[in-house]
Amino acid sequence: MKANYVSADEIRSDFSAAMSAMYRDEVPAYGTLMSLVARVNDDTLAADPHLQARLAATDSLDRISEERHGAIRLGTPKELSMMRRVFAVMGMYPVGYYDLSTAGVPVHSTAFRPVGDAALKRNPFRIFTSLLRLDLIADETLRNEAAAVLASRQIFTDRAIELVEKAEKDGGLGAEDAAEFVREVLETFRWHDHAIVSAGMYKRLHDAHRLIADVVSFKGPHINHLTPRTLDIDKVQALMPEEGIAPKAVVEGPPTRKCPILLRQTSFKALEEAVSFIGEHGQWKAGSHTARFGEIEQRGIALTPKGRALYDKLLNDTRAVVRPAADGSNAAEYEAALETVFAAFPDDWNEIRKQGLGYFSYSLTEKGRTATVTDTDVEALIADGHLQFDPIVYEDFLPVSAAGIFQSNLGDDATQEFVASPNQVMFERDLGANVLDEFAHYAGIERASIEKCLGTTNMAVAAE
Ligand code: OOG
Ligand code: NI
Repeated sequence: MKANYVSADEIRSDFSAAMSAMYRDEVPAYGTLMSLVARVNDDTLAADPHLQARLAATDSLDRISEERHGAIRLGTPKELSMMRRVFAVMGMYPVGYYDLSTAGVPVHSTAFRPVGDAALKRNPFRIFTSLLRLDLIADETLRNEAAAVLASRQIFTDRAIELVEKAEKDGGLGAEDAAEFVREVLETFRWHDHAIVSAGMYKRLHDAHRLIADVVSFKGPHINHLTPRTLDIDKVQALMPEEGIAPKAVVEGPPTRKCPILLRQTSFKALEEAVSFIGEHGQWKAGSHTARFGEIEQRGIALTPKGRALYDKLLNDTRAVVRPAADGSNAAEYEAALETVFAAFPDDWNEIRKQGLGYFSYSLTEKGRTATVTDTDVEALIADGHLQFDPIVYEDFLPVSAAGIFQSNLGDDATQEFVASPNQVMFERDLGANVLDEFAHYAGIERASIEKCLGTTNMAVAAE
């Protein structure tokens, strides 16, 4: 990269800040949520100096309450492949494949996110990006009409595309171009309250699935939520009603634990907003649409395939006992079942590590840095106090949780069955690239940390 180019990390940071400002302006309830999150984070830190010190050492404390992710839903392969090129300029790459058809949502998805420690530390902003699957819509006439509407829209500005091409050709963007790029790309995520379909068409799309109406009826893929990080998700969930915002029934993901695993998330329910549909004789027809909401997340350790299989099993076992009702009527019962069933998942870092359930980053202790160590056995080095380990944070998403978030914001009566039909091959073809395998990625980070420790102590042999 040439010296006068703005780094991709910086463009991403500017973009997420611009998006946050736009969304707070568009959805005032989101601003309320942001303030609540900041307040709870401050309180949590004040009550826990140890946590405060650890975060100060590893993270940047002043950015603690900033957005960690957002989500959009795209309509066509062309939109998806162009979006991939847009995100690449900001150092965001497709990681993971999520099939939501199993959960009654006709989309499949990936997460565009920074990869690598330095980029994640600078700004971890990700966009969960879904592609509508018209192939799952039974009604052929409606399918063709929806495809025709989608084919007629252009979700990127001409200038955004020019700047992407320029960045690809030159290998970066200068300061002025980068600022313009952020402004132009933001346009794609903006809310448009004037639909590109009639009220009748909207209704038919909506009857097929609410999500189809959300994707097809508008000029672009409006950002549908943003998600700041909270240090105490249970507290924010409990306090939301006091702030006049309605939380979804339960927190998605694992229960509250001493050693947090994967990802916990919850949201406030999507708001009903006024929109105008194309009417007769050039008139607009008033109506409403429900899609946009706010979410919060709290992340824990990334699990190995073995740990993930255990998580999936325990979640299934819980849901076999109690299925969380959308109206929250059995929320306490669900939480109790979750806690009981998850007692089978070790809640001690060393136990999680020894059983091969989670990924850890290894480093030398003070003692390990100064001693002449000849051992290459990781367990022995830990036992001797030469090596220490920290959990690697999970940076991705969970399909069952994502489905829960989708459902509660599409209207809870909207559950609909689709035949499970994951199609990663089709998704990657439409994307124009392969998605990164999340497990291989975490395993690589863990391996590199071990090799670095052993290399530093002049022990050339890598641990097996
Ligand atoms: C995306 C839902 C998935 C999450 O946090 O799991 C998601 C959507 O509603 O478009 O953002
Ligand atoms: Ni989300």
